[in-house]
Amino acid sequence: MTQERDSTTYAPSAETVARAHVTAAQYDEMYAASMQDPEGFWAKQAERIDWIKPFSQVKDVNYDFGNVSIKWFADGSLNVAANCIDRHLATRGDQPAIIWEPDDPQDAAQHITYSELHGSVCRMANVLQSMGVGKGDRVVIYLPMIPEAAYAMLACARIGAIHSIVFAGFSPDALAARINGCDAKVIITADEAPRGGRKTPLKSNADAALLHTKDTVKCLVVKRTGGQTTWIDGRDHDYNALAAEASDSFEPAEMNAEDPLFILYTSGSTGQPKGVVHTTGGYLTYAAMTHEITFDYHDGDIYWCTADVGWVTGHSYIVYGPLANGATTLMFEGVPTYPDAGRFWEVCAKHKVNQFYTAPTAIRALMGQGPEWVEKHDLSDLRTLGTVGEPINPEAWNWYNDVVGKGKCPIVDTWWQTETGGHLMTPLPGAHATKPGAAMKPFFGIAPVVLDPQTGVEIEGNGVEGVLCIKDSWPGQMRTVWGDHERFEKTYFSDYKGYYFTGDGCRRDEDGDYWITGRVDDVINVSGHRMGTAEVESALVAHAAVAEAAVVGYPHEIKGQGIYCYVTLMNDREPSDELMKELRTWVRTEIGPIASPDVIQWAPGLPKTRSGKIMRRILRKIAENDFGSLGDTSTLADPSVVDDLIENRANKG
Ligand code: 6R9
Repeated sequence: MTQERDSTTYAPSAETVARAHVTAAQYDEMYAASMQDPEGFWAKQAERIDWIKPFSQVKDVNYDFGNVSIKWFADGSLNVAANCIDRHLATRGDQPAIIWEPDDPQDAAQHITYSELHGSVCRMANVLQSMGVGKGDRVVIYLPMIPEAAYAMLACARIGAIHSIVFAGFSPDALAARINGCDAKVIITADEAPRGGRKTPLKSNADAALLHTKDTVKCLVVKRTGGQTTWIDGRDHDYNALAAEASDSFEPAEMNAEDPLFILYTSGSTGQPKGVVHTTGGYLTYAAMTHEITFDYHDGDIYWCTADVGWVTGHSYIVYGPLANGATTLMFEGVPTYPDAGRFWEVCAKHKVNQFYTAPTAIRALMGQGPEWVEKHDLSDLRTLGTVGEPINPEAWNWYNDVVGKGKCPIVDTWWQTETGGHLMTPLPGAHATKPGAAMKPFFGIAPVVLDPQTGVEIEGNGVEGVLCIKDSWPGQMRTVWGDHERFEKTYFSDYKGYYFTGDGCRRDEDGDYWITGRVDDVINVSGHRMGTAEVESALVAHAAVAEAAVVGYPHEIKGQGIYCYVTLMNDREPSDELMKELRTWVRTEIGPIASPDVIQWAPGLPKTRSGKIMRRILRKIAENDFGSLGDTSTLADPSVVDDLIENRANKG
């Protein structure tokens, strides 16, 4: 992968500027206003949302470690589903809300209008209510990328229940941990999830997970393929049968702005994934605003985000942001390379997509297949291209710009996190120039600061690098870790007091533009999926043959980062290819296929300090094949282990 920086600047075309919601001058003016008077600024932006009871307070935030508390629009009330559906019915009842494109291109796409969406969401809400789900209850959603996933999210929002989506690629163990973590009443799943021509047995994964949860958890099963499933009467409920009988009206619950809307588990640098909690009013305001402004979305546009609803990008930019704006949002069940490497572009042409939002890993994979797959399809409707999830290398950026965008579509490289609810830094089409790989500018209301990692002091001026923190709150910010507010404060507010710590490093270049340099903690980014190295390590050591394991990221051509595992075996176990295979399968079963180790290296010993701390810096360098800059190894308890690791570095070359 090309890592060198490319500072070529691409100015937006006159056409882009003319159409844009926000021009350069407007950006400067609005940004200044958002800094000078955040309350006034956000009170105005919150008018995007229909409130049942208007708020009188805008912002109530304390970033002081020990007393961290974040509230926006705290005395207002609203319903998210009513905002995403009901308020559009009078003007766009017959407009497609969702275009669903199935895995197999031979199967028909579905166009689901706003009024059909209303009916389906109400039916799902009635079914959930009949299963005992009420305000504040938790519902786990474990579904393929099918319209029912959106119905389920919005049905929860309509009831006032809190959803927690678990990506369908997670294993039964990971699913059980998430059901138990939030004490869910119901899990919604499907018989099978077709993806790339293969099927994942979701219901049987759910069956396996439910062996490790309370007996009272009920299971609602959506029929997708009609594949065979085992059925436990009383516990399992047939969605299709129940929905057919259910009423298509359901009164939306009045929710406080600070009531939780959803929990979404994400990886951190230590231990178990944490349940990120987003609330109702601020989150929706922020998702709606960023969706409109970042993508320069206009009424009538067809918008496609290729993420899965199992990730935050799917929450904010497939469902909540677009639907709050009355958009037509495309939902894709498949993968970029099935049945061939032209699928993304075929779908863009077929549905006349105007805004297209994907991940660098997909761009890199498709770039490798050659431009002819793109050129076959008519992409003349494309206007904005977006990327998210990881830093994009200049080579992939240039290919996206030239081959996909034909040099006419601004690329919005959106930097943000599960925790932030929406984009925090991105160029805006029509307002900003772009540079290959730069997140460029803060969004309105966002005050990024670059801190010295050691002293925590703000580094002023341009041409500087350090850790990235945010000075003040914004409405889309997470409010707490589910059930563990202390962990929330410790993770984000303890290292650099008075700031939100992002966990990312960043550079502010000579022009004052921002570049994200990657995580500064033990989180790695594999194909845009966040993974705690500690999670993979604890999966490995749970295997009887493993005494100790250390996991680091290393540069990977397509995935951005790959998973490199150093494994020390129990005394009585010998390394073998079979055992290596077994450990790979083991990790896939413990966490899921996305955590599958790319490299396993047998390590008779791990480099440790005399106090027993593993020196990951050294392990990272060895994995990167960069032996020249191992730094000081004299503090190691046994420096000779490093020689062994270098000597036997796996996957030599
Ligand atoms: C939305 C999402 C967050 C982490 C984040 C950073 C990396 C995301 C990026 C990016 C460089 C971008 N990241 N977008 N790095 N440029 N445009 O991805 O959320 O899964 O929580 O990951 O991803 O390291 O801290 P999440």
